[in-house]
Amino acid sequence: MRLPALALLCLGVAACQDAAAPSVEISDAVCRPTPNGRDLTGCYMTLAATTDDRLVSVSTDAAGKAEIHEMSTAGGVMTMAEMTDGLPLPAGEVTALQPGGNHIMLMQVTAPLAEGDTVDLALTFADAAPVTVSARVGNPAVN
Ligand SMILES: [Cu+2]
Repeated sequence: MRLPALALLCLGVAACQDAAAPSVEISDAVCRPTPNGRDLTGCYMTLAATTDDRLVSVSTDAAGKAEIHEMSTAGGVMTMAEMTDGLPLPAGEVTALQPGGNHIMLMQVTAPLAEGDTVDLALTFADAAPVTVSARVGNPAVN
């Protein structure tokens, strides 16, 4: 379980004690290598916001387009759709973007992404200051 560990970590960090300041902590950012001949891939991470917030957009130099996708299952078929209102981040909770669930989709990837590369993802939030994370390229850890 990742949640209790994060909560404990928070106790030692000064920024966490300032509960009034909106901020979002990102961890475990990873993008899958692009499949051969394809120019799209998924990125995953965990996000923890100090106040109710929303991830509203993602951009990166590594791709022409980055969208926040929601997975849903209808009639046994998994489909994904852009979350046009962004991804809700409830205060004090860990929100996971993970394989089989919601994710960040990179499209029109400019150069193939291989294991060991890194991708800078610029995340914009409704309230918190923007954060740029360096995502490793590789296979996401299975929870
Ligand atoms: Cu997608």
